[in-house]
Amino acid sequence: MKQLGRLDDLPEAYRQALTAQNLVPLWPSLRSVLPPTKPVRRTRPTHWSYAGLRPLLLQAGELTPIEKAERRVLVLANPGHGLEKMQASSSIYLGMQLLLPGEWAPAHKHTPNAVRMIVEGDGAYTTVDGEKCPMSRGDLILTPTGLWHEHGHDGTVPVVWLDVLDLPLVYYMEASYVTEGEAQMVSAEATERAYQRGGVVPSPIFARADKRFPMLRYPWVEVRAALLALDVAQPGIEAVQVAYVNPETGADCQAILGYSALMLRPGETLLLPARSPAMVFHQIEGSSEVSVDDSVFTLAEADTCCAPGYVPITLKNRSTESPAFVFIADESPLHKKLGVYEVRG
Ligand code: 1HN
Repeated sequence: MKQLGRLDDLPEAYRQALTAQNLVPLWPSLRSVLPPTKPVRRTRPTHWSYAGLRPLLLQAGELTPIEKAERRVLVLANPGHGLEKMQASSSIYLGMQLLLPGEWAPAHKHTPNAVRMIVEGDGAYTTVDGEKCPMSRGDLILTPTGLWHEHGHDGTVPVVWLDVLDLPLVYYMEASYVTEGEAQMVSAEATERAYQRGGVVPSPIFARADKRFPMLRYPWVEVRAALLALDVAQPGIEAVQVAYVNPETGADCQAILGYSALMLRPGETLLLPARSPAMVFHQIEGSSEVSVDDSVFTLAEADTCCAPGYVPITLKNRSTESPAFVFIADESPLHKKLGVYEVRG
């Protein structure tokens, strides 16, 4: 590839004349914005240990009352982006949130989309768009763009969940803002009753649901059962994986980030080809080994890690006796919609 002219090849007076008119020569920077073959990726393979962060999160519960935090979260920040950017990847934000018994995180709605993957505890709930969604370990609860949501806790033990948002992208778009509100009236309990079984959806005569986000809670008991059943039904399948979709359309449940659950069979090693979107792995049950470039992470239960795009990834179940269950978030809906999605090799 041809060497291009550098900035300091240009006379100082010329550079100053450009700057004075808010002009920049492209050629000294062309190779850095368009590198050959592979993009520049700030996203570094990074591992966050739950055993490591949990005491610090509980300590935040002592140090900062919920009224002073609104959302009591430790952000899982990727050092490749700079910790202050609060990004796991270019488009993914991750945080571990703590809600203590009796606490209340007030209602708001915002433009970024969020999901919650429940990590531990019982008795808390999120009310989304008037629907009260109980939180149990492994459940996925959507709080999509523009929908009111608030968190409450009637139980007796701390509840922790993983928040995944497309905040970095929406913020970069200069489209991220919040609206504060009053406590919602609960209009429905446990949304998932309406969409309880795959293949059938509620069908009031001549009027199908017109909600953009008809299903807000995906209980882990159902997802886990679906994975086990898939393995039995298709023992030869390459990856025992299910996607969280909109049950009315079959499309990804949110527009920007994609969510799925994967079961690694006992002793299984799964090779994921290099794909353009960055990925996040969160261990729901069991233990896995995740290899990305030169990094090898051991994911214990409730651990989380991320990988940049354009690298192959190897996932291995560390047990030869029992399955391992992994929650996956990635940027593939975004890449596909924008036409930049790639699979290599
Ligand atoms: C948010 O609304 C929540 O509602 C959690 O629990 C984390 C991080 C950034 C922006 C909004 C929540 C968030 C957030």
